[in-house]
Amino acid sequence: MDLLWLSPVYASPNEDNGYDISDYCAIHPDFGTMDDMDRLIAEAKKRGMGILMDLVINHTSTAHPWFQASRNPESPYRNYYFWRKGGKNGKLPNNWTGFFGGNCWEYDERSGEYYLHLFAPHQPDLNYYEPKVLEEIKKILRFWLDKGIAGFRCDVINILWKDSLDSSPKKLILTGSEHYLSREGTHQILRELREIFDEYNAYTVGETVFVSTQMAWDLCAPERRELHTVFGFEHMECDQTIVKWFKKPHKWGKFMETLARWQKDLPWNTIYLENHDQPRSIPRFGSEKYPVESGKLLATLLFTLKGTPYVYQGQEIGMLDFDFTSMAQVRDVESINVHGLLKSFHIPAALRWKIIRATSRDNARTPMQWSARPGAGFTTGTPWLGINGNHKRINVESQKNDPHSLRSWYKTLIALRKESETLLWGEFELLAATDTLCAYRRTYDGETLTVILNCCDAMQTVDYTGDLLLSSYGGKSFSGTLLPWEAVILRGEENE
Ligand code: TEU
Repeated sequence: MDLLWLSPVYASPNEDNGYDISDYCAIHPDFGTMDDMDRLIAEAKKRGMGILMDLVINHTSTAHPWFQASRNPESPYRNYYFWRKGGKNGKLPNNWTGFFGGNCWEYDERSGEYYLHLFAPHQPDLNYYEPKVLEEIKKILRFWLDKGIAGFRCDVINILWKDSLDSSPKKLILTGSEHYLSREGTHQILRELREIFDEYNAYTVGETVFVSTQMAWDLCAPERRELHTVFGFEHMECDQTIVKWFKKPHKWGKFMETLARWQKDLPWNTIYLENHDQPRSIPRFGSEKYPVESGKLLATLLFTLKGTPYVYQGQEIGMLDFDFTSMAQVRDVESINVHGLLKSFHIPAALRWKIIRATSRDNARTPMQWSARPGAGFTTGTPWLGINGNHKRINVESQKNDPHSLRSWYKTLIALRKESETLLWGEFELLAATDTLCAYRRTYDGETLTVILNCCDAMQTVDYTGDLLLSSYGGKSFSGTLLPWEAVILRGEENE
């Protein structure tokens, strides 16, 4: 079944693009009405597709009625969140640092206490020590599952349970995280929620931060009855040093080896190269000189690995990072926070911008480019985030009827992926992972598919054999030579 994953569309003050929910059972007017949502679910179903909703239950918005009520120390909602007294002289309840940089406590005048927020100050963490919280969440799950959605992408789901709120030895990032990363309490919550998911035969994919393959397996091994799959981050961290803001050059060897390790260690999982939190994949892993060719190679990688592939909006037409020139154009709360932190460390303005430019989540959040028209066919109004000037060149309309376009290549691969049992079930074996050439084999029921990726701007000759099934350049036979960023799939008998 094909799934359409919607980033949060619930009522929200949009401090963090909807990941700060003020009503889990209402649609944000920017996106339409509940009737529109019902129609979307129904129309998707007619087309054999399911809707995957974003489940954001580590935190709510401060505008959520639970939080507003909890500000009163006498309220029955008080315990829905982590309220703590500070120490003398403005000392915070603990020394933890948050995902968006800085400490993770906010003082509330009305309460006279601080509340915990691992993300932005407008995103207070829910307290699962209060059993009523999980009961509320269960009601929300049923509300959406009763509407017929297919499942949930579960936001930062492996940090729900906090073992304690004790201070920790200081770390470069996320001081305190040993108290909440993939704790047993989270596993227990997931097992409880799984009972509901199973009742509806619903699918789940957890967004799981800082997980090894073993931790991922502990979250999605079928017999543990927790999640079905997870989004790991390891392959996305190959081009970073300690924190994502300090990038180092992307190296295909390390990247492919990391992907291969996940392929080997887990019988099934997700495959993704882009999402709303990551910069675009072509400038990151491909070539600016060969954007379409390298985009086709990345698509080939995505659809020939084992697992469930995810395509992020615009990836299929090769949308690139934003073309903003200053912070004034950036809306992402994380980028704005981090920029402020860099400033407080006296990092010069040009370097600050370079850092934001390379990593900001807004890179992949610019509006979808439907056409070359003003507003990119996305809007005639003013969108919340600037439209990339390259929409005149890169858009759906211009690629739709072009058999050689990146979009057409995605369609070819999706069709192949659906009909090929070898791509679906085949064993994975890594053959080569250098910084310029990667190759691997998928084997199933006597058939072998060899995928060869020429990850550089130069031509290369290889000695893999087999009949040419597909070439990203559209060739009909394979001589052993690959053009710049060419991807080929060869078919052969097993042990050939
Ligand atoms: O992201 C969680 C997360 O840890 C990161 O991927 C995040 O984007 C951040 O860059 C860490 O440095 C999820 C959502 O995908 C993200 O959009 C939300 O902002 C976040 O949770 C909070 O709900």
